[in-house]
Amino acid sequence: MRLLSNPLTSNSHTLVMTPERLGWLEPSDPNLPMKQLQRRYQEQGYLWLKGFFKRNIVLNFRDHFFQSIQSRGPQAFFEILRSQEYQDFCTMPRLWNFYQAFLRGQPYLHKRKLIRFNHPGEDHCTGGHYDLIYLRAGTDKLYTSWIPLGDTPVEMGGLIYLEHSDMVGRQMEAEFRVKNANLSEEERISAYNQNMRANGWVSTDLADMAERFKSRWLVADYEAGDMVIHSPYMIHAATVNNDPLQRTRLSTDIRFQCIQDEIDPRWSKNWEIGDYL
Ligand SMILES: O=C(O)CCC(=O)C(=O)O
Repeated sequence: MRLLSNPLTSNSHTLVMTPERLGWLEPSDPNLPMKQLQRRYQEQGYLWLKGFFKRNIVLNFRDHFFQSIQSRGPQAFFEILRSQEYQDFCTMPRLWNFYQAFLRGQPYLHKRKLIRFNHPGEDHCTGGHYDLIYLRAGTDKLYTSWIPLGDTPVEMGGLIYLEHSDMVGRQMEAEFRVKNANLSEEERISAYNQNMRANGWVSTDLADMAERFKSRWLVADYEAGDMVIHSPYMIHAATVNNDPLQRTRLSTDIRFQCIQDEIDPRWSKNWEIGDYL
């Protein structure tokens, strides 16, 4: 546990740094028995698996990303998203076998996979949300893997979670289901319908959210090799990158489920700008 020297900000809002509103994510040892990991996931709404991957595998992918962008420019970004290297990274046996055991069934990886980067000094970042808002046309037995592609101490703006918010997300979604009931099917599943807020986010004011739900934002010093899994109802967000070493925050977020559960067909295509999901 360490003290943070500067306030954390997110989309121009400053987080409240008291122990009632800010805490640390609980790490889990990936070598714990699977039953124990499943139980922790149920209790917390997330699992932060420390050192899940070999560090050099993640760092090599980070190098490959930046070398490609440096040599071929922004178009390389979309090429990487569609590349075999990225697909292999997201389906490597370590990850696939873990999900097979965790789900107790055959895993399915959604084709729509995201790579995100945040440069130091940018003022915008991911607002508070839960994932099911964007994936309403399939099962809610969904598991997001957020993988930092490089060391990501708190100052670099990694993913943060609203403690015990799986229940809050479930309640919100139940309310949205009632409000959305009279909409057309297409609108009902949309994160952007008339009942939703901008971008499908719950809010960009994270300080206000922590106060409203009487909860704490949980932050973490992620290292290359870590992976967090979160439930589709767990509320999460990011803070801006204020890295004193001026590193870019790079991460990928990908989603798994059991192959026999209902699949949201909108996620069966590669991510594209403006795909409205
Ligand atoms: O990396 C981010 O900023 C957001 C990631 C996210 O929302 C997710 O993993 O579901």
